[in-house]
Amino acid sequence: MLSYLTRWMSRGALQALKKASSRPHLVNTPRIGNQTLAAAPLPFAGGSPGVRQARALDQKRLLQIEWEDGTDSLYPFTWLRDNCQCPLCILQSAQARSLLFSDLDVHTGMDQVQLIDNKVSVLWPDQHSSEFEPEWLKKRCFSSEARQALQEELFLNEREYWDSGLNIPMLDFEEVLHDDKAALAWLEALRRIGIVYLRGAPVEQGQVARLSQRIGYLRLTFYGHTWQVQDKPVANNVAYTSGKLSLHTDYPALYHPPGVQFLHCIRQAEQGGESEVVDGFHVAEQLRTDDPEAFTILSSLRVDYTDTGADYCDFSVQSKNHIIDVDTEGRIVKINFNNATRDSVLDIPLHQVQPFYTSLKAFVDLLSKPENVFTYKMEPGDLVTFDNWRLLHGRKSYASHSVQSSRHLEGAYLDWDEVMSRLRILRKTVQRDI
Ligand code: OGA
Ligand code: NM2
Ligand code: ZN
Ligand code: ZN
Repeated sequence: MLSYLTRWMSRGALQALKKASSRPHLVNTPRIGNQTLAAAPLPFAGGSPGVRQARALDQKRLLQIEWEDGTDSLYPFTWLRDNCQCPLCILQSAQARSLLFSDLDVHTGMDQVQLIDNKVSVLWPDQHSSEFEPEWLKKRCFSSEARQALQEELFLNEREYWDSGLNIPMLDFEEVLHDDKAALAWLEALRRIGIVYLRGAPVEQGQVARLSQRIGYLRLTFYGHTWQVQDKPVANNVAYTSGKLSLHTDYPALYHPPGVQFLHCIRQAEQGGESEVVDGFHVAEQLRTDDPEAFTILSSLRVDYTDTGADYCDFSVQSKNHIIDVDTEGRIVKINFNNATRDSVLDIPLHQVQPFYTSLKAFVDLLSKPENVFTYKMEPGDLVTFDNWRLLHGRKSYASHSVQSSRHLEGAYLDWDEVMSRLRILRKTVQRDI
């Protein structure tokens, strides 16, 4: 059965993927709130930046580098001494600092600075000497533009928001497993858009584990290394029934919910079982604009979550999470919402209870607006990968027969640290191979 989705997705997929993997340009990117930050161009594009002059500003304990393009950068003496790259200060085989903090003079002066072969050579008062490569220094310039550019390169925090009109990025499962360029395109789109659809996986268990090995390892939880989403007789989770799952993130009952989720369709229901996804960051920004009071309540009140039962082993999990998690700068970093595991214990003062419900209602109403929801139906061999910190997902109820003949998805979790690690390595390998 070739569903509307399959046809629709094939049309938009290539384009979406191109858009997703093209950097550093942002194409057609909605910039909402302060989530999507403009990419500051890197101060230099490849090659070795020339140093015109290096001089110590002894009063301020700063080293000033004047670059050949006329710009300059400032580096504190203490930071330079702390980051000496010599074999005494760095364990080369681990690329880690062996210099002890207790051996660092955090008020150090500088005896001498010289330019030798376009390298900055420093002699310290204890006669230790350091040499710094211009490229290394330029990358670490303390200007806000340079810091922003380097942070974006390291963490890829720019997101492309979407709604019901999403062109879902789509790739071939085996290609992602065997081709580094495809794997990089996958992870870059997963980070930037938040969801990537893979097709052509074998229709048998074990594929989410295979895919996780492409990254490193999967995240074990009380539901096991991987888990089977099926209508089970004595379900220990609402997901293991044939009922509707309203829009949720997985596992907010953990203080550190899984960053990434894989769902592989092994068998689909004939009736029902369609999937829904929403860009939670996009909708949270809509809430911030439309109903700032509700946004403040959901990003400041911590809600209790609970999950008890037995699966991989017995468990009694409790957490307190903001439904909308923001960082110290107010940027949205994580959505924590699963109505099924939200605890009846609600640890907030009496007078805040009704405002909390009113705010959550405003958020859920926005999430469920048809303009925000992208709907699809998985077919056997499809494997969806998505950002569980950003997206909310749900499924329609389905007609269930016997466990043997009915709908079956296999799922697994990963964390963003491991995914980003693989992404950075793939960038290096793919760049080298060009
Ligand atoms: C889940 C879930 C989606 C589906 O198991 O948490 O969201 O389509 N499942 O069954
Ligand atoms: N499952 C699918 O938060 C949750 O309970 C999400 C987790 C059972 C592993 C469901
Ligand atoms: Zn040193
Ligand atoms: Zn789920």
